[in-house]
Amino acid sequence: MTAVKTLGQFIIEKQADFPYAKGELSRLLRDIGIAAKIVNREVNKAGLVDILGDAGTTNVQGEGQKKLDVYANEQFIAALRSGGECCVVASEENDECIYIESEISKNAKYIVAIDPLDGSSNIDVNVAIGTIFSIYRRQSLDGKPLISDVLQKGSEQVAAGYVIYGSSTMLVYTTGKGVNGFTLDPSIGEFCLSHPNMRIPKEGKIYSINEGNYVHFPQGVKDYIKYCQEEDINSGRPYTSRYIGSMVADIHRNLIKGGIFLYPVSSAYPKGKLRLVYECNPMAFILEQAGGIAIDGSNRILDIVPDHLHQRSAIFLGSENMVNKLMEFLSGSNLMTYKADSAISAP
Ligand code: AHM
Ligand code: MG
Repeated sequence: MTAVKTLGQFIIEKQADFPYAKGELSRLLRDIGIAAKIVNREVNKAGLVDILGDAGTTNVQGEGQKKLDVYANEQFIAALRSGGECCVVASEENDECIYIESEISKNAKYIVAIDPLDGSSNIDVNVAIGTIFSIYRRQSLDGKPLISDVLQKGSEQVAAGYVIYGSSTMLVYTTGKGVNGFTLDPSIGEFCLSHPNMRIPKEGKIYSINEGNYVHFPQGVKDYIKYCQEEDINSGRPYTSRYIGSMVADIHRNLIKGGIFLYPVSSAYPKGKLRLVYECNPMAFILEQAGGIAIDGSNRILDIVPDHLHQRSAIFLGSENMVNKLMEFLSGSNLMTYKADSAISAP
């Protein structure tokens, strides 16, 4: 019988990858894992208890919040506050950064950016939703952390991950040495290593985009969609269209099966819809670490320096060959080829 490896055991083992580590990042990841289990418990009960519906407050983007968004936000912030390893939390649900000023946290090394419950419009209909998180090392040396500590480019992430609350609950994360996935075993209440060293197939046959917005897309994206739909037996087209409307779930599927996820600019969202700091950057880091590519149409997502916390970006990410093909449509003759060059070591 193969021994089960829990997330906690795995995190401790992996600490050896960072010879000078004192365990703070490990403890931070463990705290996020615990909060995810608490949120998972409530997500599972969402259809049973009177927790659905608008909480009556509006977040900084002017979008209605669901009660579970508020709950998840509180749980993750509470876990990070009491863990003592994080000095600032930047959340989709809070206009401003939350500075943790307790004695144990104020000099902590790490900053966490989080979307506590992404895809929350799917809660009411029992469709998969997720949590996305990103961890940076504080750059300023002392005093109150600076906004520049939070607005680092994505390539500075020391870790990133997501939790998918789906038919089973999984936590997938990277510390820059490959991607590993853990499935929650409800009978023992532990995330167990189920998907070691995840790699996105180089080629894929799934494209994921909200085609309802088609008329508003840039011409290059329209042309690429037509390409995906054209018949070409040699290259396996037409591709399959799959779109859940939960970024985590759409990208998780494409990571496993191979595919591309697209959220371009449109007239409704001239700068894109998804948020750079706590949605695009962590997913881009994970995809690159799994061998994929993530771009905004002309730049690598991880190279963009954010101007503000809730900044939006267009995003295209997925299998290497698919994203490079898309680039031909976006750039015409000025073809920019992005190489999946992430240096991965097996877990
Ligand atoms: P949210 O952070 O308000 O939940 O919105 C983000 C979600 C993503 O999960 C998903 O990819 C996208 O919005 C779907 O948007 P659309 O309904 O425009 O296709
Ligand atoms: Mg979100």
